[in-house]
Amino acid sequence: MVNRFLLAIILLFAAVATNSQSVKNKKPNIILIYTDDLGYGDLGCYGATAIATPNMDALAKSGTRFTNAHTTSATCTPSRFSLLTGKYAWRKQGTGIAPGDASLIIPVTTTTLPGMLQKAGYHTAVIGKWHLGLGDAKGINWNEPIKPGPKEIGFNYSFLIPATGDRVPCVFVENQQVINLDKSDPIKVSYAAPLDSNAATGKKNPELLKMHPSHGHDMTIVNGISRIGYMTGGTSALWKDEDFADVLVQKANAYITSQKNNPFFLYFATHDIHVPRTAHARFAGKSGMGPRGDVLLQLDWTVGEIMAILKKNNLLENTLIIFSSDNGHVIDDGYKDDAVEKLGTHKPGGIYRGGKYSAFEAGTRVPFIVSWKGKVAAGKTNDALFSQVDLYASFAKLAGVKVEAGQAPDSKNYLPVLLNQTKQSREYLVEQSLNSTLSLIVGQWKYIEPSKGPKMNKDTNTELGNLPEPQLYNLTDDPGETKNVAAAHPEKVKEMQALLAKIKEG
Ligand code: NG6
Ligand code: CA
Repeated sequence: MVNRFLLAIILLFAAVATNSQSVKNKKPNIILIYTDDLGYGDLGCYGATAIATPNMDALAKSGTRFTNAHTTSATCTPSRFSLLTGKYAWRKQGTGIAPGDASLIIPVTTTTLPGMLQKAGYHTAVIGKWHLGLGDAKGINWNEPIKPGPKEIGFNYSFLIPATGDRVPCVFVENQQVINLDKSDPIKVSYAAPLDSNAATGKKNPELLKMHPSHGHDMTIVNGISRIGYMTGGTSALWKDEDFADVLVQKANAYITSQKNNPFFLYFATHDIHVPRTAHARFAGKSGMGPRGDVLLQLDWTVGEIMAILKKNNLLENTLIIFSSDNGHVIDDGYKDDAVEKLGTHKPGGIYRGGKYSAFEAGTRVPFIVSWKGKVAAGKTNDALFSQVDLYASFAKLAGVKVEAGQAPDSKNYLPVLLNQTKQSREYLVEQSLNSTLSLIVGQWKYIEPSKGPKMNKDTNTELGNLPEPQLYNLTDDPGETKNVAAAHPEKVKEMQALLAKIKEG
């Protein structure tokens, strides 16, 4: 009897010890919710009043909201390149907005952010928009295993919208395979010329469209929407844009649930709120702001679902959640979807000038929220200067991985800032516009280098911030970049030019 009692006690102690040991040793999961084209002012917690975003606001309340966080670029592909490599995209040719048939732009020899986390024992996944190219220089055969891709650069699992929703091929790729593909109806893709002169296009057959292009986007029609590029075949594999959010959330649910006992890194890259903006019927028409507002509601739902999945799996205490965007807002990005007409009083860039594509602040200053139950202070804001390029080295610190010399060359560890333990952060950062005009922020000062690029993106009606002469703004006095004070501060201009030149040298 006594023996049995003793044995029970010993077993109980052993169980408690093992359990606390495993909790202690378990590295935190990391989820990066990376939205598309979400502007600084699009969320309630960043000042929007014309639209309700309760789930994203709740996320901000559960953690810290950053007010001075930046993407490295005002467009998608270079921002994502920098995020995953820890290197400014402007250092490498061929990292501009990728066509839908681009080959993988990250060399497979790179130790990427997920590759670095794998070394620390993380299981890694990307679910959502990729837009970093796939396959090698020979071009992609969409009917065979597609490689190299995420797997070759550090992701154990991938479920992709290969480029963007507005580019062909309009199919999902899961772990190197187009899903639901019928081999007898192979996919062909061309960005150069139509593949079948009889096939309908948005240009020839506007009567077939449920959403009409405003500029570009007038080639192959899929799901009543004309796209950039031509494709034939793959009929059984074609996606339905209205299901994007549901499909991605389902995949995230399956992934998180399957990995809940391992440390995992999930790069969850939403399609929302990029064009074409085609919300599910649950959200369509609900915002009063047209499709752009509707997909914002859908994005809010998505964030609520991700949080519910984490809660259900009891993972909130052990998961660092980061929410941000790849570049700033755009209103008309190529479809006549009433975004301009129904914008009303909403200011998607907040107080900032410009937008997606621009050297002005609204191009790269984005919402950035960090939440980690019990670890990151709740309901706070942090105005530290923060660049997404620093996520690499900061995650490395969190995971206990050493970043080798030459790896992630522009990334610095600012984990204490990310966790809101300090506001002491980077002294400067570099931003890149569509035309690769570089800007430098140092404290309150912003310098935009002279550029021969156009002043306006006429299609999207965005001020690009290009001028042939140097521009200098005092972001504290003039966050809207309305007064170029370069002439009044020649020394400051010189100092910033010299620093930018040094950074460019690497
Ligand atoms: C532009 C597209 C725009 C969008 C953008 C990429 C045209 C006329 N415009 O070239 O619609 O797809 O590329 O957006 O084709 S991003 O967020 O992925 O960078
Ligand atoms: Ca984008």
